[in-house]
Amino acid sequence: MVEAWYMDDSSEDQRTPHRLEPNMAVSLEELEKLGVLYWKLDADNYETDPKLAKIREERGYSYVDIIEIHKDTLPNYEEKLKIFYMEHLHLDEEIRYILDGSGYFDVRAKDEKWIRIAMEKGDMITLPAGIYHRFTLDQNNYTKAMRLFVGEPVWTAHNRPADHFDCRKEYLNKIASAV
Ligand code: KMT
Ligand code: NI
Repeated sequence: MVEAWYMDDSSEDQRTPHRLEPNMAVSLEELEKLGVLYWKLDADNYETDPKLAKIREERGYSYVDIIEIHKDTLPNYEEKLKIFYMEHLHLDEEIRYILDGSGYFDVRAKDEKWIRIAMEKGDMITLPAGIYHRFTLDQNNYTKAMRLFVGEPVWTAHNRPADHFDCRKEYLNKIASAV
C-alpha cells in the first residue's frame, strides 16, 4: 500500500525520504480530502488490465503516453528534474501511473505543510487541478510512468504563486468544504 508522511524541513538531498522523527503518517482518507485519489493496479499487465480500462473510461482519461525518467533516457534530464521539483499547479488533473521504479509526489496539506507520497510500481494517483505539488526521483533514481489526460494533453506548470487562476480558487473552495 502506498505510504505518505509529513516532511521535515531539512535542506538535505530532495531524494531522501525527509521523514519527521517520529514519523507522521498520512492516510489515504486524508489525501482524499485534499482531492488526491489513489489506485493500486497490476503494472505488469497494464496493456490489458480491465481495472485500468475502467478507470480510464469512468474518468475520461482518453490520452496516455509513457515517460521514463533516467539520466540516459530523458532528454535534458537535470533541467527537467529541477522543473519537476519546483512547486507548481496545473489547470487540469495530473494523473500518473508508476509502471516501474519509484519516486515522490509532494503535495501541500491544508495547513501548507508538505506531504510526501512514496509512489512505487503499480501505484496510480491523480492530483486535482489547482493543488500545489512537485515531483522528485528518490534514491533509486528511476521512474517509468504512464501519463494520462482528459483530451489533448497540456503539461504547462504554473509555478507558485499561481493563486489568481480560477482552478486554484475552485480547489480551495472544494477542500474547505471537504470533511
Ligand atoms: C510532472 O509533471 O511533474 C511529471 O511528469 C513528473 C514525472 S511523472 C512520474
Ligand atoms: Ni505537476
